[in-house]
Amino acid sequence: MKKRFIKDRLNHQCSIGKQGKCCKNCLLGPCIVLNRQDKGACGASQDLVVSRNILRFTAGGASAHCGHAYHTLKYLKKDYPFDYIKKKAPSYLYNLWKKHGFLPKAKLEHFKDISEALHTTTMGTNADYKDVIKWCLRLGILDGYYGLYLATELEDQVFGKPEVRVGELNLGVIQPNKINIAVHGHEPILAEALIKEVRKKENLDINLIGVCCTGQAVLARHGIPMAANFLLQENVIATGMIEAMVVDVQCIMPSISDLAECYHTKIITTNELCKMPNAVHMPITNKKEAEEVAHKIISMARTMGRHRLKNKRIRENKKVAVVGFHERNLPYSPKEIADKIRKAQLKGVIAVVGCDNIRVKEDWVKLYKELSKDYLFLTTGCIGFKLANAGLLDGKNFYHLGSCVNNARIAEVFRLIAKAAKKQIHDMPFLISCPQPISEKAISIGMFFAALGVDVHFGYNFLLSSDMHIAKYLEEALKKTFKSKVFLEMKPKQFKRRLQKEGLSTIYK
Ligand code: MSK
Repeated sequence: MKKRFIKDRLNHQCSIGKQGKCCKNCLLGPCIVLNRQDKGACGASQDLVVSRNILRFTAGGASAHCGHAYHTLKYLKKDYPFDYIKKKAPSYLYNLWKKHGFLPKAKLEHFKDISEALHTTTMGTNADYKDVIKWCLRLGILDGYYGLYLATELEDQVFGKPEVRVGELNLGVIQPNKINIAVHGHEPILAEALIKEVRKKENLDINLIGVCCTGQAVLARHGIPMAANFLLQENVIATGMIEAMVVDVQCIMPSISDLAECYHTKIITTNELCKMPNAVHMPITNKKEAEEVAHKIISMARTMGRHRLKNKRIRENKKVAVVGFHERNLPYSPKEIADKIRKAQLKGVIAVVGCDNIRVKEDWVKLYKELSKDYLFLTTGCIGFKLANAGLLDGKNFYHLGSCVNNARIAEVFRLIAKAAKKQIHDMPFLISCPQPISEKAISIGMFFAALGVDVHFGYNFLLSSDMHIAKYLEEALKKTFKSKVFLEMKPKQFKRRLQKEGLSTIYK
């Protein structure tokens, strides 16, 4: 029954929208621009329609990451740091971005830039697709610093830096003889308060588990076992052993509130932005509220535990993975990595990031495993969970750097290695590989790395197919300004062939 339910949902994909060739920015449409010569009712070209769709996607992603940092600042009662991008970015890049008009105009203007990006894509505003593409890069930079960097830095300051440890993961971490509480989403504020509660000796009957990026964050910082990535969140509830699923923001499937109705599970929403039918809404805005809500959740979960059906069992085994790396605790220093690259002992660094998209059937994990003989691998997000499940996160060739916002750690690793090599980032053999994107956030993260001068691979069409004129334009524009490339390669074999033939530093430059 559940399988059919999911299959039916997957059948609802629009093949035209998938390529970005549908404009629904006004009510003269929606208009389809299947061919290059097609125009929308207002005269918008295919290039304009596709570029506007990409920008709206990027704006969605940037708003999520910048919102994450903003919520954390508000929670901590802190102000935005002054001149943040200037402080964090390499100076040559800061000057380049400034020269080409990619920086927010003033303090706090980054949210205005996201809003202006939406404005520029409304019907009858910007008709220059080249300028629309420029906006994508601008929002990528905002996402990188006012989202990824700031959220990571604040959380590290308050909740501590991760530590290298062996973590447990998979549905097997759910304990049949305990009250199971899952924390799910991206902003681990309440999850941190729950950890403190759960570690009190009167709460030894509680088993706290993580899902999605909140799960990655608490796994890396505290060793809280991780039950599932985005793709498996429904399976967590379907075990029938979850008393409460506590969600914050982003990547929380609306389906879970329906699914929870079939079990005894209580869904608890904890952020003003995220409400769900049939859920208990307990928003938190400060530390005191977080502590009180954490306390209430535990007693609510215990009550729900009385309704759990008897004799439930978990069939899946636990997996283990080495987690908890960050930019300063990799086994090799930036200088050692730079030297290995210079001496050709290492062909480069590949960061595998992003989601785990069920529509992608190709076996990227197998390819990464093969390539790890020659390349050092970093990973974050849901795809990191997939690599862990395949047994690759042994702390030798693959290094797990946390959640989606922790892509800031990858940017830092790249910056530090390039600095140690006395080169600019675009001179180094670095690659971002996002084989299975789902969320808009994967696209804005990609735009950020492209603006840093790192090549970005997507393994799934993101409103763009490689034969389109706009894809070629994006390629050229990036090459000219940032010496980087965003490219699509859906076939692992083809990807490997290109990599082996020419290597990272030359093929994609
Ligand atoms: S949770 S953005 S499905 S990685 Fe960060 Fe996973 Fe992608 Fe959400």
